[in-house]
Amino acid sequence: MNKQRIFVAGHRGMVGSAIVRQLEQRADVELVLRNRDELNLLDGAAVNAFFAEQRIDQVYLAAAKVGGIVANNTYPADFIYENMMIEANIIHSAHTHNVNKLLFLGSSCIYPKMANQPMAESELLQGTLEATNEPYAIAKIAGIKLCESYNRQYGRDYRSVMPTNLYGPHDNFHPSNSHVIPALLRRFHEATAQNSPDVVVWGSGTPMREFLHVDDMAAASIHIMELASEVWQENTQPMLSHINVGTGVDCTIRELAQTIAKVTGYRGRVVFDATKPDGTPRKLLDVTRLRRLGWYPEITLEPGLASTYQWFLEHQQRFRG
Ligand code: GFB
Repeated sequence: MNKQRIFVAGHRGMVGSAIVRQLEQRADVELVLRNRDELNLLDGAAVNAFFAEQRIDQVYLAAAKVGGIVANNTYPADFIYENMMIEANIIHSAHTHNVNKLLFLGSSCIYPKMANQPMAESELLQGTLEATNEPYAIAKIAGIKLCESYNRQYGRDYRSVMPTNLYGPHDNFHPSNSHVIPALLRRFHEATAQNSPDVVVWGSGTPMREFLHVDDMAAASIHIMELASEVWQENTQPMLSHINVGTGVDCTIRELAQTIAKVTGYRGRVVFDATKPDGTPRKLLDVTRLRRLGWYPEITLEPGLASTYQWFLEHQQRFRG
């Protein structure tokens, strides 16, 4: 059997590792993986040499510098520089070495702060971005435009998926730099263990977010990558080649905190810290295009949070200190 050699960039991360878990099950796939010491994705010459040596058939571009609202606000230079370099190096080298299939993973923060809800793919570049993560969003928009440009100029088949807020195993559970779900799972867990009378949740509790389990995201990514070119092209346009990946359902941060309290067994008070940013008031994705292409999520929020909490409990020693 002629196996497809698939490079998953970022295979140690939350999304990359979920894609690897699914592709590993396939007899027709040979995975090509490199850790940070073996291949520095910020180094264009090294990335080019890697593609020159390896005969790669497909690339999943899941490598990125990511973080929550405060991390984005604190390290804007790292977020824009690292993401732009990783994308430019991989996409350009893939093209140079004749890789025709590539899937780029973006983020729902590419859409304007006040975009119409739910946000259709056509909302891209229709307004001002959310200030806290603008540098990251600009880098992710550049990734979409890189894919579109290589498609237009060279006839490549590079596709982009825009996930909503993701969570699941291998997330970053850092107390301040992480996203809301891992941050709160850990904080509520510690408050329960220490019998604290209250636990702090950032912002006003009113922002709304849509959450997708990373195993669903990995399944959606593979589904999109494997659609026949004619089917994909019928559903996209040359200048609008990205697709939203979400559940179509959102909740307030207050509701999320209540569900996390339930999952972690926390019975104390929840207090909101208004000195911390809320970010975008709402970012629900319009998933019409995804549904038309035959993909639906399988993991709903509460069971997804419960299994992620279980994973955290089994691995929490690595987050200490
Ligand atoms: O997950 P989060 O940082 O992502 O924050 P964003 C979501 C909401 O949860 C915000 C609130 O309104 C936060 O104020 N929140 C409450 C908390 N408690 C906490 C907490 O302890 N930690 C965190 N992190 N939030 C990110 C972008 O924005 O979305 C990234 O910064 C990325 O670029 C990601 O695109 C998907 O949805 O606000």
